[in-house]
Amino acid sequence: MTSDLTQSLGSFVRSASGKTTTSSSNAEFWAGMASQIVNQIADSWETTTGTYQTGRQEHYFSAEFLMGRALLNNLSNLGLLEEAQAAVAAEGADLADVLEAEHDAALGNGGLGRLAACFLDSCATMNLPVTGYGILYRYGLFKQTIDSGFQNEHPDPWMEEGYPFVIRREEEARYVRFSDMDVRAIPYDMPITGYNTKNVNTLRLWKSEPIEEFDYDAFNSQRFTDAIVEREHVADLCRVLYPNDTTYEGKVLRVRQQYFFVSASLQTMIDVYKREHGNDLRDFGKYNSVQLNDTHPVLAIPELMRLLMDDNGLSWDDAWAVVQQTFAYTNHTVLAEALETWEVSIFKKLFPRILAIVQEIDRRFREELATAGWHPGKIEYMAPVSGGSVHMAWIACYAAFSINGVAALHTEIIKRETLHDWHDIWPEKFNNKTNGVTQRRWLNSCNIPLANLLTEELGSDAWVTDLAQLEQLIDRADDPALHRRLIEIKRSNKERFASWVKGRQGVDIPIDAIYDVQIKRLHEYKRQLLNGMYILDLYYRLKDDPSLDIAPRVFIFGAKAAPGYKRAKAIIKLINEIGRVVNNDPDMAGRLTVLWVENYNVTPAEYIIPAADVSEQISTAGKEASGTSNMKFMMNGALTLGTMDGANVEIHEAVGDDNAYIFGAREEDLPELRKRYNPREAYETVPGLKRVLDSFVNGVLDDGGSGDFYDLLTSLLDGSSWEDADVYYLLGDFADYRDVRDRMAEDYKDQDKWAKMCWVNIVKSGRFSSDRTINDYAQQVWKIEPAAI
Ligand code: GL4
Repeated sequence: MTSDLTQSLGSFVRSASGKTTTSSSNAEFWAGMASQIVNQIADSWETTTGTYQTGRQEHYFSAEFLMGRALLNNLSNLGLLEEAQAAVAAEGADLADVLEAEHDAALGNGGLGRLAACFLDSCATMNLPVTGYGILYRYGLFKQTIDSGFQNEHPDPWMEEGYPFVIRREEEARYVRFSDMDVRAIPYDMPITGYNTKNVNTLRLWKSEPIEEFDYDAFNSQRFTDAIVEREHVADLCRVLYPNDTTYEGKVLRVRQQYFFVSASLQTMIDVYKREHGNDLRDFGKYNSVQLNDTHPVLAIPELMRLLMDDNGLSWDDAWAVVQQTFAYTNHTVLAEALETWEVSIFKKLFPRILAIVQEIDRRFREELATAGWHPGKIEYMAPVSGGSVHMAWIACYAAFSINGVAALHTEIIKRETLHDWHDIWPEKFNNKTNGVTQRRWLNSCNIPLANLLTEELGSDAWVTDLAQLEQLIDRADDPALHRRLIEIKRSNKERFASWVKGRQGVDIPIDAIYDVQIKRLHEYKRQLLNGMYILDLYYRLKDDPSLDIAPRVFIFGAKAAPGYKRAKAIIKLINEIGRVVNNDPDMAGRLTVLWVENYNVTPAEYIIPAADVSEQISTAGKEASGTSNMKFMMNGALTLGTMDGANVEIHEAVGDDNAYIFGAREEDLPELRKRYNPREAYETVPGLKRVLDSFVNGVLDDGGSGDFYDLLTSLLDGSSWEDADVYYLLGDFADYRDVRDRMAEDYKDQDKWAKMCWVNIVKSGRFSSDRTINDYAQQVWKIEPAAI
């Protein structure tokens, strides 16, 4: 390949910095190279968009896209990595440093938003006509600092210094009306390159702006400042991503955000449809379908009704037929606190016309079910509007032609419980789509030594676009020479991670130790607290018997807690307190280390996961819909220590009992177990447990006088009533967790045995590629075909 990059990099950098390349910073090099990439793909991008618009398309509506960094991903997809290295070097800089200068685009909370990002990568790589639609938040998920063990939150103005990977499309602006304000929606398009393909897909992120740049009357009067403030109200709409994962908050601004982005997106889709296929919108669903990523974009359902009827003259029945052909709904959680409902009064205030449509959907729903003879109690429960609230999930279930869960167990649970009334009536709507992750980012780019080994073993890099190919390598599992190489690779990744942590947080961690990792949002159901309790117990056991022969351990945590989730923040402090005790005890030096990785995000995950030996997936069975870090760990050769929950069930099935560490109560047994469950009895009788829990309040661990640790202890032992003591069953699972985790650490000492298990996990990870997931959606739900340009 001719070195285009080398020839023009200098000019792009100078344009970005207004300085010589010698004086330009890494961030300015990054900006220059980012523009250079956009320049390179511009033609293909336009062609791809045009090609997709002529045929059937899928539209992925999501309030969150957790994209992380873009430059390395794009270079790798376009096959420009080596060239970029040379180009940067020729200008006297270093590509690694340039890549490090990029901020994460953290426009998501956790798994749900990161899943959307992996899906976009797979769609582009597979040349599928899929476009993402979301919101250009000015502030992404807050930045976390840990100060004296407590979480603090700071704003993340991620694109304040410029971000060449989004292009403002002024000419494609749309208007969105609320009762109290009219807003201009301006799309910012992000190119989504695929691996080794010319196709460039699009993520369209909407930004809100005032309709009139200047209200001259107001500006020319005493109302000058009022006019400025008013303008700012409109911009407020896209100001911030709500930092809640799996919980719902009835904030007016949030419902505004939702309506804003779905309305603008649907308007664009309708305009494209008319241009390509004429003005008869009754065939809209033939050319378009929309995947609703959880209930956040469900307002698209009444909004499409409105657009079809009010703006395009369709009858209710014709419009409803289109809607039923168009929408598919993914449920991402069974937690009741996540089910979005909005007070009718909010709808009335913001958009009375949408409320009227929702009420008519409700009326027809009730009529349809009554005619079919369903029980009035059931109808009342399922109705889109009831008890003064609009139920977004019920609207979705009624309108959508497809309802899916995100792992086999999760889909069974929504059929049996969360959405069982809907399953009774429309079983044919339900299907499972087990999540997946992109091996391009989560293996090929973040773990280059392992990627090289796999390519060498397979004789090609075909696994990069077809991960199931790795399964051919299963018979290599017993080769001791291969084990040595795997162990060396893991060790080099630990060194890399340790030096990154040293540079970032100034702490030293041992290299030759088991890296045991739990990284995910902080939530009680994910049971980071159970992990902490084990560490404290192990600490006491080592204090009792210093001669215990255990493999050295580094316990790694990364997690953000929603700022308003008090108990989650208490757990962060508690784990950091355990860290303080353990890390400052000279007896533990080199034996036990606790590390909290601050500001956990996509980029930290790319350093942590390749270095991990143990993947902690320890949620209460039935609560984690899928999990996706479990899959990333697996493909990087970490072994799962987990409950039979979410996709762990399928990981266990893929690798077999010998290659995963499963513990804890099963989902199907928990109801019975809970009937007889008394956490106080566990506290008194399970050896070591009392000592651990007493430490919360006896002065060993210090909550800074807040009383938070007392609250944690009470939540475990007593709850607010006997029924909700230890709802997440930590004390019930503690003994089994400890046994299995101890056994796992023991097994680690046999490095050949361990390496073999890692290999099995890696080569069996094919079904957890998002390429597999997307292929299933494309064929079974979206009915779309690849369209290579
Ligand atoms: C989540 C689930 O909690 C998580 O298990 C799942 O992997 C993810 C993607 O399907 O969706 N649901 C919500 S809400 N946030 C998530 O991360």
